[in-house]
Amino acid sequence: MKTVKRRTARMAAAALFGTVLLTGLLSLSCKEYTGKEKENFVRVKLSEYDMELLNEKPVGPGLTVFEVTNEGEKEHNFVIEGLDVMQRLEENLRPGETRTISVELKPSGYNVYCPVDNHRNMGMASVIRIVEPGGKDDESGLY
Ligand SMILES: [Cu+2]
Repeated sequence: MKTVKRRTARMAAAALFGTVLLTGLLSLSCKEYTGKEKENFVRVKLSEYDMELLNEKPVGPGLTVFEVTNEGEKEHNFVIEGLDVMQRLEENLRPGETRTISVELKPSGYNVYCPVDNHRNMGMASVIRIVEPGGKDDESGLY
């Protein structure tokens, strides 16, 4: 009886160790963007009917990662459009979902909006302006 208990405890410990190991591996492979990488990083929050863009640093030219979260109760999507760029999330985001989209941006203005139904006209739209660092209009960023 004693030995059985001990073996069960050992198996439980092994299972726990396995879980910890697996979690560690998963978190290594699913490296999240923290905004500290070289790329621009912009957090986008979608809701009915609003689009909020949050960036810690000015957005300069180059690769920009948009992390888009649907905080609303309906499906939404994210489009960025300007110059020769026209990109969107492959699928609509369901409530609570987050996905990232990476776009190469040049100094220019880009429209961002939700293409679902008429959400764009209902307020889910914004403009992002990319400027050269040190340029004459260096209050780069979003408005
Ligand atoms: Cu929408």
